[in-house]
Order: sequence, then C-alpha cells, then structure tokens
Amino acid sequence: MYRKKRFHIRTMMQTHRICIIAFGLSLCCSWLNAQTPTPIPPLPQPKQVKWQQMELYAFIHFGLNTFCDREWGYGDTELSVFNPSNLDCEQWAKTCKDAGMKGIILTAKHHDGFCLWPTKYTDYSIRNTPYKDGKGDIVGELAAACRKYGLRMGVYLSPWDRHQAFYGTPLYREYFHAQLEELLTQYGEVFEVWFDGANGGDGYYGGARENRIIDRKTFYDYPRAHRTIEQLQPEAVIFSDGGPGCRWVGNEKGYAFATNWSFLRINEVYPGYDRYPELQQGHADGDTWVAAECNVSIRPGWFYHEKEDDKVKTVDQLTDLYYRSVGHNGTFLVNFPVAKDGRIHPTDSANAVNFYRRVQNELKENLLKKATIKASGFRGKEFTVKNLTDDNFDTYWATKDGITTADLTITFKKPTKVNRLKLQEYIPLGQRVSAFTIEYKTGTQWQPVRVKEELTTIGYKRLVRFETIEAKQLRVRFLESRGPLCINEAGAYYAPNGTLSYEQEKQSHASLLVKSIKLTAENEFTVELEQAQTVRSLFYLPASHGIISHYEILTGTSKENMRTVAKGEFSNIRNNPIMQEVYFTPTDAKFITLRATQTIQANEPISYEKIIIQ
Ligand code: FUL
Ligand code: CA
Repeated sequence: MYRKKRFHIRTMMQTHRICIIAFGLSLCCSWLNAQTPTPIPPLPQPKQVKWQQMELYAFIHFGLNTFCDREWGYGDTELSVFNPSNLDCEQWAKTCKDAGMKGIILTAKHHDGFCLWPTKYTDYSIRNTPYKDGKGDIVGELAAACRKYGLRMGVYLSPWDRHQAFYGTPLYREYFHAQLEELLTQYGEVFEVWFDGANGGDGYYGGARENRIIDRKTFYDYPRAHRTIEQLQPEAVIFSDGGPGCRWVGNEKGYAFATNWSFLRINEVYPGYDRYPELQQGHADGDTWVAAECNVSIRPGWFYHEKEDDKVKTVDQLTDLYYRSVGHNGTFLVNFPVAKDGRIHPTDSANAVNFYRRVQNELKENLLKKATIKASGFRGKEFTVKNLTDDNFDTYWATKDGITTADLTITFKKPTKVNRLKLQEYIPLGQRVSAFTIEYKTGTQWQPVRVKEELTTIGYKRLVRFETIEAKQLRVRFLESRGPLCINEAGAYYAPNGTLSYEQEKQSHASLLVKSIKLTAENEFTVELEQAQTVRSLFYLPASHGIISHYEILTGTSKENMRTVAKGEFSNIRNNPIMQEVYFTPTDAKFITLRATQTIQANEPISYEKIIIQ
C-alpha cells in the first residue's frame, strides 16, 4: 500500500511535470510569435525613417545664375548683378507649406562658388552684392521663415567650386569643410545636407580659366564631412549619389523605378558614380540602407529662365511623378527656380499647390476602413489586420516566423469602385516584400487588376494606380518576401478622374527643312538645309551615349565659308539630358555644324537624338 502510494505520487508528479513543460512550451511558442519579428538588415537609422516620413519637400535654386539666365555659372559673374527687388523667404515657405511640403533645401552655394550667406571665408558672397547693401543673409532669412511655417531646412553645398583660385588644392578642402561647419552651426537644425556629384572640370578658378580634374572619391574627404555632420547635426541625413543618408535616384526627372530597394552596396557608389542608372532601383543585395530621393525641377532647368515661364510642370505631370516617387518608395524633392525678383513665380506656386490638393483628393477616403479584411494568417493578437488602417505608423500586421507568403482578402459591404491601392511596410524592421499581386472578384473568379507597372517591392510606401474596378472583393497576395510580412498601413481609394499614368506629349519643335545631317568629322555633325536661309538657333537633344558637353556652332552658305557663331557649354547635360537651345545672331546659312569640343565620355563617338534648326 505504502509502495503503491509512492508509485502513484511519483507518476502524478511526472505527469504534472510533463504538463508543465508542455504548457510552458506552447506558451513559449505563441509568446515567441507574438514577439516583434526579428529585424532583417540592412536597417534604417531612426533619422532616416523620420526623413522618409517627410515624403514631399522643396528645393530652391537661387543665385547669380538666376540673373544671368544660366544653369551653371562659370565662376566669374560680377556680384553687382545680384539684386532681387522683392525677395521674400516667407513667400517661399508659405508656398511650400501650402503645397504640402515638409521642408526646404536651399542652394547655399552652387558650382559657381557664390555664397548666399555672409561666409567668413570668401568675398564671393552675398556680403558684396547690392542686396540689402550687403547686409542680407538668405540662408538665415530662409531658416527663420522655415521656423515660422513649421518646415525643416536643408542645405546644398556644392563641392565643386568654379570660382576659387585654389580649387583643387588642399587649401580648398579646408575651405569646403570650414564652410560646411558655418552652415551647420549658424542656422539651427538642418534635416539634410546635399552633396552634388557634378564636377565638370573647367572654370574661372580665380582667372586661370582652365580645366581641373580632381579625384571625386578622395579629394573632398567626405568621411571627415560625415563626421562633422554627425557631430554638429545628428538629425541630418546626408545626400549624395551613394548616401550615406539618402541617395540620388539616378535621374533628374523625379521618379524611381517601380522596383525600388532602399539598399546599396555602399562601398561601390561615390559622388559622381558612373553606373548611376542603377540608383533608380537600388541594389537588391545591398548592405546598407540608403533610400532614394527623387529630385526634379518644376521647370526644365534648375535655375530661373524667363523663356521657361510656359514650361512649368502641370498638375497632371506633378501628380504622376508623386505616384512614381513617394509611391515607389522614395521621397519627392521638387525644385522651385526662384525668379529674379526673389519670389517663386505664380505659375509654379499655383501648380504646386494644386498638385498637392489633387493628390489629397485622390487619396481622400480609405475604403478599407469600412471593409472587412481577412488575413490568411497573423502572428499574434498584437499583429492583426486592425493595425493596417489605424493610421498608426508603429502598429502593423505581421505573419509568423517562416511565413513569407500571405493573402489579405477585403470584402466591401457592397460592390465598390476602386483604382488606387496603398501598401506600407514597417521599415524599422527592414524592407522585405519583392512580389505581390492585386486581384478582384467577379462572380466566382479572381482576376488581376490592370496596372502599368510591375508589382514587386513595397518599402516605406507603394501606391499602385490601376484601371477602375467595381467589385465586392479585393485580394492582395504577397508572393515573395525576405522574411515574415510586416505591413503597417494599407488603403484602397477611388479617384474619380484618376488616370493610370501621365503620357508625356511629344515636344513640338518644328525645324527648317533639312536635306541631310552628316558626320563631317569625328567630333561634328553638319546639317545641310534644303535651301540657304536665315537661321537663328540650334536645338540639340542628346542621345543616351556620345553626349556633347561643350560645343561650337558654325554656319555658312557653302562648306568653304563656315564661321563660328556660338561657343559654350551644355551645363548639367549628363544628369539632366533635356533639349538644349542655342540662340545666335541671325545669319544666312545652308550649312550648320555642331562641333563637340568636349564630350561627357571621352572615347564614345558623338551622337544625337534630335538636331533642330530654326
Ligand atoms: C545637379 C547640378 O549640376 C544641377 O545644377 C542642380 O543643382 C541639380 C540639383 O544637381 O547635379
Ligand atoms: Ca498601423
């Protein structure tokens, strides 16, 4: 009896222990899955997340170029030309605020070396201009205006400087770092520092007027600049072709590819990176988080030119770019070329404000809020689909460990029209999704919505435009992901007049009648007109290769009497390969030669997409 009892007690104890272990295990498993999913590197720093959440912000290009009708100053412009009669930084800030922008980046110094703040280190600054009798400080005035309107402020400091005699020497490096320090200490908080990759070579350089080539990778000592920024402005994100804070998107047209990873193989990319078209989609196998910033000017050029007053991007164009920048996991940086009077031109501000209203209107009502969403699975009760529509960035729907595919099935109360979908990944845990589809149900059949782009990455935000469907059910299928899904927000919308994409109208430039265009030497094309007549301009649209950066134009009534009518530089043609227009004194000609005195790529044969004579 005694023994029996002992046995009984032992069995009971054993069973009990097994139960405790089993119970513990199951608790542990659900506890594990209810845990935050393991982050998948590369990961953004908190300041990069905050930066991406700004989504839309402004660029301002203003300086001596504004008064000389130029895109790139040579560095020799007289300071007396700088005299904006009606400059008002508050007008800039208010316009940006009304256009939904969250910050402004100003060209404190562009390639011509002119400084919009009264720097200690050069006379080539606002201090020696007629503006406010030399008492002006546009960086300071804009910083104050930004504070007033609740905007963040950023600075563009061109590494290349075509003015300074000592450009290219170690002294210049000190000069560059000293100016950076001034900008980071005198004007309050800075959210972004912009380092341009352009280093064209030739310039005034204190009168030397020559070509100077530096090693773009090492000359400026960027690691030192990064340390200074980290120390003086820890919230600032550093822009360049390769980051490290955010990257150029590889074009100046304002869009990222639909497939867009926020990663780069950081050691490969440097300011002035040759394989820059890759930046449009990032490196899927990159090791560092460097999200894309899509920069574009609201006009063809970055600086103001009166002849572009009727070429301001329309509400349709800007809206299209918004979907392809913010909606393609990038930020959207829209440039205002401030006009000579010192104000944003009324057409530019009207189009920017109306574009923002249009976007807000298209994405006004999130139809998912009134629908039921069912997920094929979820991680635990903290990670359910409720988190998808709570407008809280930090809550998300997530799948269990090991689950990298899933469906979200959406059921509306009644058949509903939809043509836009928003998905956001919780990027503090990494970018994961690489393929998904959107379907709707007609009868018993699921079919894909009609889109004009691939449904691959999501990232911080993906906005998909598709042909309007009317259905009771929608389904988002996540097909491939680098780990469990973590989606923090989702939305479905109906934009009544929403288009799928904006089709760019063909530029209409009528040419005089051309008989032939021939390569008449290794570095020149000659146009023969049908008949001799007065000519006054040549337009050149570069092809993707053999781009001419410096030119000479010659005209003549016969091949024997050709003479030079214009010479110059196609500024910024590498990054912004738009139609170049050269006007010269009207002259009678049958032959017009476009001669390349310098090309972007030394050993490529010259080519063109279009040459037009007027
Ligand atoms: C380019 C520059 O060369 C242009 O002038 C402009 O500032 C643009 C934003 O970046 O690379
Ligand atoms: Ca949420």
